[in-house]
Amino acid sequence: MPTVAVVCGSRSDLPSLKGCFDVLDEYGIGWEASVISAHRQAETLHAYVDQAERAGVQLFIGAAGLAAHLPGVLASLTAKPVIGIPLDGGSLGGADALYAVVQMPPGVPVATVAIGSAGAKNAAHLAARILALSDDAVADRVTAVRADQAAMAELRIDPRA
Ligand code: RP5
Repeated sequence: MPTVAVVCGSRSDLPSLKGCFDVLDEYGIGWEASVISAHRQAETLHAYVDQAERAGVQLFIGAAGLAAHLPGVLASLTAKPVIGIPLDGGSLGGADALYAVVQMPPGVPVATVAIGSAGAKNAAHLAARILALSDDAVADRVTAVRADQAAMAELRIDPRA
């Protein structure tokens, strides 16, 4: 049973999300990914969220570009945490998607990460930190990943590197 449901608006979004999937794997978090457009498949999206919640999904990650309403619509359909990834597929370099994802009205929050691949990785890191509040195994992995990051930062100041 997946703990995290990742939904993106188009197959064209999938390459940007590889880092998200890799990081979720790094934490040992079960996930499933779906391509469902909020604009083109609204009823399918509604049905998917119902089914995912019944299957035990604890957190949703939504990713979309252009007028990126998918994460916000996810947040309208569930009381679970929603993390939004604005993608950079359009002529505005992702600023369009960023504004669409981050500017949610009060009471319907979407935790918005950076544009594109960097944000996709952070969506998974943030998901891990949220899930770690109630999952000791994930909490241990969060601690380990942070220690790895600190060790890597120390390596980077080695003048021989
Ligand atoms: C958004 O429109 C999708 O998330 C994608 O980023 C963008 C373009 O979609 P396609 O035309 O490639 O399907 O809804």
